[in-house]
Amino acid sequence: MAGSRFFCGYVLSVMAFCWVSLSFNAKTSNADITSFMTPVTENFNTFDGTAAWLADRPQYSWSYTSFTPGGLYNGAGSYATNNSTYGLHFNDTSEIAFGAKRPSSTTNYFFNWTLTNLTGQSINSFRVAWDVEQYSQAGRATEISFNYNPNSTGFTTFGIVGDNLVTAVTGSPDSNLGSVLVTNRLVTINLAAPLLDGQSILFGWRFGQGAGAGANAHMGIDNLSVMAVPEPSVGFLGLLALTCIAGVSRRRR
Ligand SMILES: [Ca+2]
Ligand SMILES: [Ca+2]
Repeated sequence: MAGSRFFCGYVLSVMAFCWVSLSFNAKTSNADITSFMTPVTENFNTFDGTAAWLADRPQYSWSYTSFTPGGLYNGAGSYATNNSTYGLHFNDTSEIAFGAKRPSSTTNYFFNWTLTNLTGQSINSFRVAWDVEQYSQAGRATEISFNYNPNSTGFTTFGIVGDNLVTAVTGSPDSNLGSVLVTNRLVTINLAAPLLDGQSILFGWRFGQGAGAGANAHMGIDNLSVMAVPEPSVGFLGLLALTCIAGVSRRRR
């Protein structure tokens, strides 16, 4: 009797373990960093320009609350003046960018992506890539810039190596561009303090009002990619130090 109870308990434990394992494996969220040198990505191709899409993905937050008219905006179609959040595309609803035509005001709007370090190790460096896509021109040089907030210590641009800003081209009259203007960005971030296992980091894109007068452009972000990069090894640092010493001694000759 005691033996069969033990056996049943064992079977139930194994089943529970399998269920937990399957649940874990079934997780498709891009909210976690589970290994180094493996990009975690978002291409927004399922974004339908609705708040519901964002609500389904709690790793994202977007501070601009207007989704009216929202939906998809076709940059190859007729120009519309409405300020709103949009899924931006150019005659191809399978290739979407997350964007907006933001109002003319000093308010900044932020798209934030929260990722948790589940590598089991501390992370000292990240490589982050993204595209900025412009679909229309207007009087203002709308800005999209990048910053980050490690372990709730506050948003910063500390340690970002590379250009983190794109400004829209301006033009008159307000109109859709003949093609999508894509600017690739790739930066390395050297954190001031390691992001410990289990800690989270926010990567943020600021949709800001640029210089000029009049309206902002239809502009968005696409192809986000975040990768944890191992810190340089002690051996590499030693080699670097030797190279520097060799360089100094050569210059002294
Ligand atoms: Ca896309
Ligand atoms: Ca795109």
